[in-house]
Amino acid sequence: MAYPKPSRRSWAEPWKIKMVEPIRMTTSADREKFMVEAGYNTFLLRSEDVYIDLLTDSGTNAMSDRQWSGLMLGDEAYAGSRNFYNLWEAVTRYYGYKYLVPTHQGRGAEHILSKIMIHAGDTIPGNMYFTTTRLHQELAGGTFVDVIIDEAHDPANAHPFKGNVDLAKLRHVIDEAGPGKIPYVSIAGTVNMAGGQPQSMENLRAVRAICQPQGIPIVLDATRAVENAYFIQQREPGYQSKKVAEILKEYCSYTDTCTMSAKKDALVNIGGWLATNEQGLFEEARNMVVVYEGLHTYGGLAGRDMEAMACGIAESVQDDHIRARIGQVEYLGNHLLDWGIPIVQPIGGHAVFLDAKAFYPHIPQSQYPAQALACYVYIDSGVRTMERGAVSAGRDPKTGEERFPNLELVRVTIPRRVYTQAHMDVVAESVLEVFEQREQARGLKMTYEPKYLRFFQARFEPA
Ligand code: P71
Repeated sequence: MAYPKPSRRSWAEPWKIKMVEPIRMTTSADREKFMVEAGYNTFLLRSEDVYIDLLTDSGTNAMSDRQWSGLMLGDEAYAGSRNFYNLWEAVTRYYGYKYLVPTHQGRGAEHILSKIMIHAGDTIPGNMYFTTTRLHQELAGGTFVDVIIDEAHDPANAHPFKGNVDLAKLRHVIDEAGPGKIPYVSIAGTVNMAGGQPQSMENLRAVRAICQPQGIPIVLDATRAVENAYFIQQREPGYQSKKVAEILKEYCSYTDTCTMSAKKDALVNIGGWLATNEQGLFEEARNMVVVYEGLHTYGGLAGRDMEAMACGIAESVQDDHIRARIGQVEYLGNHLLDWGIPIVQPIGGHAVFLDAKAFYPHIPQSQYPAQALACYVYIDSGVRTMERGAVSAGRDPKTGEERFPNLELVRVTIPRRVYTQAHMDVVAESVLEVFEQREQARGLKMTYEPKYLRFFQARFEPA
């Protein structure tokens, strides 16, 4: 047989499909109409009008048969549910924190943490903002200051750890504000808004060395920390023979507290938590959760949700799982790179980010090129993506001016265990088509702007 021998051995997903959910194809004429009705905002589309939904990897994951069985083991007691203790055990075993307060999702934990730890006039340094995280910091009277390395703001820079903190910037912020005005340093791994970019272990250790002597705690946004651990395994000297689970635990050990949106790494459709090693914070959080979320042994979740999360955490740290998960994102990203399409490099953990400024140099940022690009991709193929640029960045709460970030991106986000390689091919071809039509593209103007997290509900029309 004269088949050429492949240059490498392929990998395949470490699962097979047991149940399928049909998806609907639409015509481009349909989609143009849907886009107008949705005010040129992909958040306002109906899911049934979407063919391949790459809006987010949040809560859109496919659960395993074990997780679904876990749903049947829900102990729906108001207080002291068995599933709460299973979840607590899983968080302690895999993330290492001593105490757990469940919340309905990540922002529930951010809300409680910010209310407890931040006082008016405080400064919170962090490795790039996240929308909900920063908003809760601001609502509590704090000001977020970005101390990520400069490379993170340059989409073409191939630094392997673009999530790293610039230690000189961090020291400067601490000196300026005074350690007493810094309730904690806010660390995320991977960094969503930078393009799903990881932080190295060495960098987190260095941040720890700066903070600890001054009594400044580190709060980790652990939403995609398993993906961060995988990148450390792949890229950081000394970690190649360690398991992702081991790396995750070491990474968390340099932090005091974490907030978590379990809708990402932990492979569930809803859930989150606040976990900490600090007994005082735990007691306050456990008390406050009853005001905003629910009793401290369910935090706004059903018992079955906590069981699915406990099981999802254990699955999420398996090397086979995470290699295939990030491998699929890399497959899509490499396709686009081969065709010369401008994306954020290196390819991120949860998504491929299209560089809208490079697509559309003729559209000024005040006409939201990334928002427009997300619309063109949807109209072309029914693939739904998300703007991560000026619309997401919103306005400065002090001046009311719009913020125009360096990164004007469209996030093509891959849910875990949901789509196949063939779906990725369709997505890549659609992005190529839109790239080839780039010169005809037009910008947008905002016709409706909500006060908080405007990107969710803003409406637009062609400029
Ligand atoms: C994502 C989301 C969901 C989302 C949130 C806001 C705007 C658009 C989409 C949520 C995160 C996250 C990080 C790093 C905290 C949250 C909030 N991401 N930290 O990427 O990525 O968690 O959604 O469970 O409340 O699509 P929550």
